[in-house]
Amino acid sequence: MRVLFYYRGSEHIGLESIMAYIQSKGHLVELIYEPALGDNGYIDIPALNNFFYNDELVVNKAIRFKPDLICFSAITNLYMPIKNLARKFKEIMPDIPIIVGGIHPTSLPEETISEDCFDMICLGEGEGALEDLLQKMREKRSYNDVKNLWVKDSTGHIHKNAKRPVIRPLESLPNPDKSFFAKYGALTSRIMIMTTRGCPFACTFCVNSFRNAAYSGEVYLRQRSVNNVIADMVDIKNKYKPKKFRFEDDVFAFNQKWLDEFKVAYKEKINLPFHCYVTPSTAKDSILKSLAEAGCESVSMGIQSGSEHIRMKLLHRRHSDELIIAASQRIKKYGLKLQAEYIFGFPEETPEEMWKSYELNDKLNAYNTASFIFYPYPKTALADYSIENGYLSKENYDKIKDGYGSYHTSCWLDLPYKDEVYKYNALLPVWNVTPKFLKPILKKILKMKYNWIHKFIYMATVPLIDFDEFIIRIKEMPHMIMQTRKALKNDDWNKDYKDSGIKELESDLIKKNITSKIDNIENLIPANIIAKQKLEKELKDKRRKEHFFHGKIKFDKAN
Ligand code: B12
Ligand code: SF4
Repeated sequence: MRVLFYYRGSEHIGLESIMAYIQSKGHLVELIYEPALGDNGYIDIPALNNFFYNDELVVNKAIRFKPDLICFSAITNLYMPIKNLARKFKEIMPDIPIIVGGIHPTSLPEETISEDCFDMICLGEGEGALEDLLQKMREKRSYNDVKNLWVKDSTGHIHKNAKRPVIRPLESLPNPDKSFFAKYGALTSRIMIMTTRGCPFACTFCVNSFRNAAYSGEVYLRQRSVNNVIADMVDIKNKYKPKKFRFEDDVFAFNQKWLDEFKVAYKEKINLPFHCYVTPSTAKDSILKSLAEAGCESVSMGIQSGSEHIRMKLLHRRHSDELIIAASQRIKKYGLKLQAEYIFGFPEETPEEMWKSYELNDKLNAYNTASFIFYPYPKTALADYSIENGYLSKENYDKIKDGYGSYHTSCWLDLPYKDEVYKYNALLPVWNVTPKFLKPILKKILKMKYNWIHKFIYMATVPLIDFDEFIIRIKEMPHMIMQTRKALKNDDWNKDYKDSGIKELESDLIKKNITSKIDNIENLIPANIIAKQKLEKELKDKRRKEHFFHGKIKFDKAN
């Protein structure tokens, strides 16, 4: 089958994985990518998107490819442009089924499938679902029952199929295929890679708060083996000659044993500087030491709020001030640059608490800071809390569900201190690098009524959020623009492609790995042992549930 993907704004590791997987099943894949220069969350000037290329180039390429299936991936902030393009494709190619996957349809399946332009949505991981769908399409069989998919049939009825278990082990998948994004110039000299799926934590503002809950019967968090990761990186290093790597894992270094093995192999076979994410609780001495030995040069660490009360009770992040300060000192001790991340504009947060973020940051010696405005991503525990406690109106939530705004630009909650949110968010990156003797001036600006000065400082200091990344992007942008134009005009897919139609619907690697063998063994084990095992499993599940999802927020305002 001929499968066309569309993405915008950055390379997409999930799509790279899906594209590699379905190619291994004999399908022909093509990608249309746009850099989204005009609507990337920081700026909103859509005309810029059409400056170097336009919708016509995109649509024409799609028509020329003659797809059997069109695939979109959507995070919430990209949903609007993706929906608009899907509508255009539907108008021009009404008979070609369109599927959308990613965290947005996974969070809001009812809303997404109700759009006429989408025939199917994928909830959760897409590799196995897409394989089954394409196999059924190639055999001209009904695909209404594919697990992980919601499928709209010709009568308009929606088949809401059950979810499949998570893919385990991750090594059963081929390495993500970066070549499609590479030909559009979307890879920078700091190439992204992931070794895990999922996160060991469940902060209430994060999608992991509902994803962990949705998969509470199994462990969502998985990590690729060191050998598998290193082989992938060697291949990337040879093909794309990166100067650095960026581990995009939610939390990269949480497993000491894995890290000990990794640091030796990485040093020997890759030996390039890298960046990764840690948390105040995982940034232990031994972990940081191993990271430094492997070649890590910088880490991002989410602080999120300077108020311990907000952190612990509202965000479910069990980090005391002492723990955070000690972690930052250790990071420095091992010679790693710290990027500290903060969010302003939580429900219940007062200006005094926002100021606490500045005070805490002063104790961290951060190389740079990134600050964001709280964006209530659909279905997260804190979005639910905001609705239940009157902070998020139905009208604004509807806008969020359509992907309006971003966590760089807009505060969607009805807060008494909205202007403070914008001010504190705007000035933190510059506050972090301002010498002590100049800070009183900045503090005065902070106390001023919100005005153009704050907006100007924010715009002018955006590069400070991640200066190294900013420089890389600016330097590499002309190349990316040229490459995008070229790739949109070039039809370099295999013109001799013929679908070999391999018949193996029930056979693939993923399924072999997830099939449970317990059923056969159970008959041989005495009933009392089975009962004991069942009890232990229930207890384990309960403990896991408590660890991965801390339940509803109980915030005591008085404390
Ligand atoms: C790596 C990453 C990035 C990287 C790379 C982007 C990428 N998506 O690969 C960078 C740094 C560029 C990035 C940027 C942004 N990101 Co980001 N990012 C992540 C992160 C940490 C991992 C994503 C990932 O690769 N996961 C692993 C893969 C395997 O999972 P997946 O992407 O979900 O894909 C699977 C399924 O969803 C499904 N699927 C996905 N698409 C499709 C399509 C079809 C057709 C099918 C069938 C299935 C399918 O199958 C995939 C494989 O199994 C997630 C957090 C997380 N843990 O998910 C945040 C996350 C996706 N990012 C987020 C955001 C907000 C952004 C930004 C908007 C932030 C900003 N700077 O303004 C930008 C947007 C840039 C862009 N155009 O994509 C949010 C999205 C929240 C939401 N509800 O929409 C997340 C969830 C972080 C969070 N905790 O809130 N991000
Ligand atoms: S540590 Fe918290 S915020 Fe970061 S990815 Fe995990 S759950 Fe989300």
